[in-house]
Order: sequence, then C-alpha cells, then structure tokens
Amino acid sequence: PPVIRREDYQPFPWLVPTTQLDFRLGLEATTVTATLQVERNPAAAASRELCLNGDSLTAQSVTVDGAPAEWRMDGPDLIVTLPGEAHSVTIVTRIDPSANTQLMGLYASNGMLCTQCESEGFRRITFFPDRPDVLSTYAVRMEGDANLFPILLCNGNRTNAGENGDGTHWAEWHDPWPKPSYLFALVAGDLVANSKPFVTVSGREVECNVWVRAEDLTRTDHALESLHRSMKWDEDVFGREYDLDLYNIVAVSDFNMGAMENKGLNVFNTKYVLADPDTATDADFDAVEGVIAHEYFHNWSGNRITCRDWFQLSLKEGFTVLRDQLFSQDMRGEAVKRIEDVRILRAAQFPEDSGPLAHPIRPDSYREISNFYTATVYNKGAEVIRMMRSMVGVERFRAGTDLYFDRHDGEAATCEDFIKAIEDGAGIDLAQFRRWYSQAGTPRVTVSQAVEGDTLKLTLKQTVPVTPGQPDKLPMPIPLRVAVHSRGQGALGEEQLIVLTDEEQSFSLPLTGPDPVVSINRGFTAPVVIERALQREDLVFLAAHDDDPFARSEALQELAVSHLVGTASGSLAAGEQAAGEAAIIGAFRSSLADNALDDAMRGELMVLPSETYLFEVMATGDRKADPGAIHTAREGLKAAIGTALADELNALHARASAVTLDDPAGRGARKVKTIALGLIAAADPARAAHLAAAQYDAADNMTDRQGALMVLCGLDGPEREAKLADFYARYRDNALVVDKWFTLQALSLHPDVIAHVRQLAEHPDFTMKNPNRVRSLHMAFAGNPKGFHKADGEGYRMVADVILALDPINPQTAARFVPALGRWRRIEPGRAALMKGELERIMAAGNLSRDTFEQVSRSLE
Ligand code: B3K
Ligand code: ZN
Repeated sequence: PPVIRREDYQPFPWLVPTTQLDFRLGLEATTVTATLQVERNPAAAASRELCLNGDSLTAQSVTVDGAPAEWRMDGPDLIVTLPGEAHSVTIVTRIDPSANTQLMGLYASNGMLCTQCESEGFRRITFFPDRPDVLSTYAVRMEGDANLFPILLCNGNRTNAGENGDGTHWAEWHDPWPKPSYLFALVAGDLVANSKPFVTVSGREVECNVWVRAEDLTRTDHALESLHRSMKWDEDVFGREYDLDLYNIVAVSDFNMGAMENKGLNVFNTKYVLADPDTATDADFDAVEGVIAHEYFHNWSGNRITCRDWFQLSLKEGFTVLRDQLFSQDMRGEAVKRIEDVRILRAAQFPEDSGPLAHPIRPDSYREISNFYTATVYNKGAEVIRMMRSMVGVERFRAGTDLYFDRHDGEAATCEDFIKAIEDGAGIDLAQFRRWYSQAGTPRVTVSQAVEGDTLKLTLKQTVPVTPGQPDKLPMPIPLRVAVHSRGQGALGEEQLIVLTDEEQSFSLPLTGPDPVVSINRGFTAPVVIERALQREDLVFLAAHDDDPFARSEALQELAVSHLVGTASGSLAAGEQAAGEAAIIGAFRSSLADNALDDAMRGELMVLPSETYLFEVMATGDRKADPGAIHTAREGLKAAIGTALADELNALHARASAVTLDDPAGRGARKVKTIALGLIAAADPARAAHLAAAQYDAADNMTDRQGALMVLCGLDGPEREAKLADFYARYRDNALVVDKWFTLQALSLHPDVIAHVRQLAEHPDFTMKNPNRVRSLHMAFAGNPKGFHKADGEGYRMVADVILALDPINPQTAARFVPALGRWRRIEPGRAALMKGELERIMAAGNLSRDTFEQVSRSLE
C-alpha cells in the first residue's frame, strides 16, 4: 500500500457545490444514484479529468449532463473526462449493506441500515471526491420498505415525506450547511425517540431526539440531558450556538468507534447512549456524558470548520477532546476529572509516544488513516491546546478561539490556521510552540534545585526522545505551574507559571521557609515526564498538604512509582523496600483519615499507578520493562496496604456501604467501596470474597454489582462462579451488560484467565462480527497485565490469532490489537522475542489489510 504524505497536498481540481443522492434502500441491495454538480476549482491546477474515489464499487451507469459519459476505472477509483467548465455528473451504484462487515460505508446492524463515513467510508457508498476539503450541499431522497424502515433519517432537515401505496415510503432531507462527505449519514430502521426541545441563546427551538430500539427507550434520559447540558455549555463557555432546527442521535449496536459527529445526525455506539443505574456504572454515565458532549462540540470544531486533509485530524479531534474535558470538569469537578484524564494519557498515549508507532499530533505520512485515530492525535492533541490556554489564560484563549471560529467558518482548515488564530486572537507568539505539532515523543524534564539566599534556584533540563523518523529534536516550550512550599514550616508557596524554552534553564523562585519542596507541573500543565530525586518525606508532605489536589495525587503516584519500579528492577537498597512501603501506607492512611477530602478525591488518591505506566517508567534508557516483576511488585504493595490498613479499609467499606444516596456523595461512596474491596482482596481473599458477595447481593445499581464481581473474578471459590452465573442469567438479553460479563472475566487476575478467555470465545454469545463484543473479550484480555504477558507467550499467541481471524472481517478493529504486541522492544528479552515472533507470524500470513499491514510493519521496523 502506498504512503501518503502531508507535503504532497494539492487542492482538488473541481468544486462540487451540490450533491443529490437518491437511495433505494434494501438490507441486501441498495441502489444509490448520485448527481454531482461540478465546476472547475479556480484555486487548483486545471484538469480535464474528474477522479472520484471508490472502494469495492462498480458503476452501473455514468452520465454527464444527461448523456453517456467518457469514463474509466483507475484501480478502485472512477475517472470521468469532462470537456467544459461545469457539468452535472450522475452515477448509479449498487451495494450490499448486509455483507459489509467492515462497518464502513452503509451497513446493516440489527435489522436497521446506518452509515459510518469518516474517514473514507463514503467511497463505499458512491463514487465521490472523498476528501475533507471538498465541501458540498447535500439533498437526499430515500425510499424503502415502510415496515422494515419506518424511520428514515439523514443530515439536516426533513423537507418532505410520503407513502407510495405499495408498502414503501420515502423521505427527503436537505442539509443547508456545506459539508465534506465524511460527515454524511443516513439511518433507516425501526426506531423510537426520546425527545425534548432545546431553546438556544437566541431563542430558537431545536428538536432534540435520541433514537433507539423500543426496548431501550427507558435508558435514554441521561443521553438527552447530557446533550442539553452540552448545548448550553458551548454557548456559555465558547459562545457557540447550534445551527439547525433538529439534532438527532441514533444508537447502533455494531460500531467501530464510540460515536460519529455527522452533521445533525450523530450515530452512536449504544455503549455511549444507553444508561440507567441498573445496567450502567457511574463511570459509564460519565462516559455517555463525555461522548455526547464531544460529538456535539464537533458541530463547531469539526463540522462548521473541518479539516483540509487527514493530516490535520488533531485540528478537530485535539480541540474537541479539550472542549469535552473542560465540559466534564465543569460538570463533575475539576481535580478528579483532570486526574482521570492524565491517567488515560499516561496509560494510552505515553506508550504510543515511546514505541514504534510514535507520531506527532500532526503526522507527516500514513498508509491507512484509520490507524491515526490515536491517543496522540486525540489526547496529546488536547494537551497541546490546553498548554496554549494555560499560557494565555482563559479569557485570552477565548479571544483566540473566537477569532478562529470567525475567521475559518465554513472552511476546511489546517492546524497552522488554528495556531495563527490563537496567536492573533490571544496575542502570543507561538513560533517555537509549533514544534509540539511536528515533534513526536514525550519530553523529559530533569529538575534540580539549590537554595541561594532567599530564593530557590530551580534548574530544568529537557530532552525530547528520538522517535521513528525523527532522530534530532529541538527544545520545546514547556509551561509549568510551580510553587515552592516549605516542609519545615508547613507553609504553602504561591503558584506561578514558568515556561522552559531552552534545553537547560534556571528560574529563581521565592522561598517560603526552610526545607523547600517544589510542587511542579501542577494541574499537569505540560504532557511531559518530570524526573527528579525527591526525598520521600517531601513526597509525603506534598501528598498530604499540597493545595493543588492534582499535585497531591501526583506526589502519591510518584511515591508509588519509584517504589514499585525500584522493587521490580531489584534496585532498592536494603531497608529502602520497607521504608518505601511504610511511606505509601502512611500516605494512604492520611487520605483515609482526611475528613476534608470527599470520597471522589479520596478514591483517586487510592488508585495505584497502572502497570502500563509502570512499564513505561521501568523501560527508561537501557533498562527493559519486566511485566512479571511489575505485576508481582504491584500486587505485593496492594497486599501490604490491605494488611496494614485492614481496619481502616473495612471501616471505609462499611461506611460507604451504608450510603445509598443518588448524588455525588453516593457516587463517591460507591467508588471508594470497590477500591477498598480490591485492597482487602489482596490481603485477605477469604474476607474479600465474603464482603464482595454481600456487596453483590445488596447492590441496587451496576456500579456496586460490577465492582463486587470484578473483585470476585480475581479470586477462586464458589462465590465467583455463583455470582458470574447470576449476573449472566439476569442480563443475558442486554448486550452491553453481557459485554461487561465478558470483560470482567478477560481482565481478571485469575490464574486460569487464558483458559477462561478461550472458553468464552466459544460461548454462543460471542461473535467476531460485533466490535463491542470483540473488544469486551479480546481487547480486555490484551490489556490484562498478567494474562497477556504470561511468560510462556500464550497470551501473545492468542492476541495474534485474534488479529489474523479478525483482519478479513473488520480490519480497522483488527489493527487496534497490534500496538499491544508492538511494544516488544521495551520489554525484557524473553518476552520481547515471543512478541516479535507473533508479529512476524502475522506478517508472514500475507494478504493483510492496509490497516494491519501498516501497524505490523511499523512495529517490526
Ligand atoms: N470523528 C469520529 C471518529 C471516526 C473515525 C473512524 N475511523 C469520532 C470522534 O472523534 O468524535
Ligand atoms: Zn472527535
């Protein structure tokens, strides 16, 4: 497959002001008649040829201005020769949605028809310039069986509808906003809506609908309310008003991603729509709210202003992730949300940035763009824009985004356009800052300090690691919020923002008192790794007293990371092991006793660093990660905490179990309840099994039930089997909850987890055709630090088998399993050889999709 390069961008020679689509819908056969009005693009080099992308399409007929046209195929694409300046091109294609297992283009799901076009799915529906810089106004007519497809939806507004008298009916839709083909959507099916109008800031009424299958209707209130909250928030915080009279959200159960922001017709994975307390956890509720918001915010950051080409993906995704994060911070509390987001960044993006698939947030080349919907483009992209906001402050940042929306409304823009708008609107020079868009790799900042009179001299040194294709790196501007506290006096210093721009730079900061302790990268202002040798008592001080709650949790993480990595690599000096453990236990004890903390924050302080992140830290320099040693160390620490704090944890579990409120306090209680249970389980499995069974039985909500079952899954004994069976029997008709049942078993620390996963893959409810189900079992297993990294390589082999089996069915989803194996270079030699061997086996199988080929070949380079 060819490599596509950012520097090769050329504007399309033709404009397509309007597009008319006519669909004769059928599950097995759908006929599409597309009429494109085209005219020469004055801004592009002239061409007599109109190249229309296709993917697995055959043209039934091609006419130009009503007459047979001169055309030919060029691989998958169709080339029409056009003599004049402006023409009407009509093409008829026929597709089989029921055979579409890739879930790109038009496909059948649960008896309904729906679409997914981003990035290059529209070309599986009809021949078209399927690139984001060709904007067109769409008018769509759809016709189909009125019984099979009572509801017919498309982008924009419904302009007309009627019955044909032969059992078929039709609808016409018009979207007044020009859009690229990737934002096209169509849905036809037997659906019902939960509806509630939203009145915009200027007084316009917007009909908001959440469309689902009838049996799911009772689980849609949260999604609808989340949509309303998002609409209001975007008006208040970014000054963005919705621009159509209708906003439709449709939930489908077969979906490659979370959701899709098609103009006026979002298509969602059911997982991010359906929620009620009996079937969804508190975390699920948060995820629904976050994804609903994310897709809604795309209406401005993505749809009104779209991307010129796919290299600019972070223009819409990074910015929209930042917007949804800020929204969720406002809805649920800043500190806890920030801690969660940083945890995700470290677990998902840092490994990407340090591995064979590392790429800048604005990549320079790709073979398959689906592989670049990554944590780097999304989450690091959000961090990069967040840094701009931190440097200029909220108000000036708003002036920058106002200018961006104003200047580029209706355009297909670039990351450069965004940066320029922030520069002009916010009044900041981002010349050096642009390196965050072009350089991959997580910068490391080394910190040293010295007292000089009444100031503290802080010396910072940065290195940006070498990444594939980028051997030489330049220093980046790294904004850091810092404060200098005094441990001796227990005094807290004033916070200020410093920006490290050079490779090495010193800053003079005022001292607050004796024993200065620097609190740095507060709020995680920059997505970097801070390296410093802080004394244990300093970290304990920060964990207990820092006035930035994020910094408090960071200090505890730092304490745990250095202890665990030290333990795993056997590098701790005598006595250090016990001292480190004691310090962590002490910090946990303080968090448990600190009445000023709410349970939501207390819960965050009780989460140990993930094993993925510990691999990252352990695999520094020449040192390799040892997943087995990390797992043993982390479980050992859990057991030590559980043993030392048995009374406190039991008391916490009991206290939290008595809270039955359906409010933030109740949520906090549910969170700490299961965290406490997990720590108790590490120390006293029998007692934990008993408590977990009781928690399961008493549960009146999914959070408690799933939490209890999760703990039971890692234990042996009769309760495990009994509760798993009960859970399945109770929810066997609810696909999303059955997914949880698969996941709990695939993620479990049970010694027989591999055998369990093999059995579950044979379960009648398992299918490779449904991405949620595949993820619930196999993706969960690939993230199981113990099972996946089993020393004999059986876990690796199982995941490689999944990739090979899934690739012909759904390449996009298959390719997402590759990064787990691709980290072999950073792992100890025994496992590394086994992982690499599996990648080579996949490569040797041949006939791989573009998606999987690209990821495997890059992982072996
Ligand atoms: N924009 C979609 C991503 C779809 C990608 C499919 N390959 C979801 C989102 O980020 O909102
Ligand atoms: Zn998005």
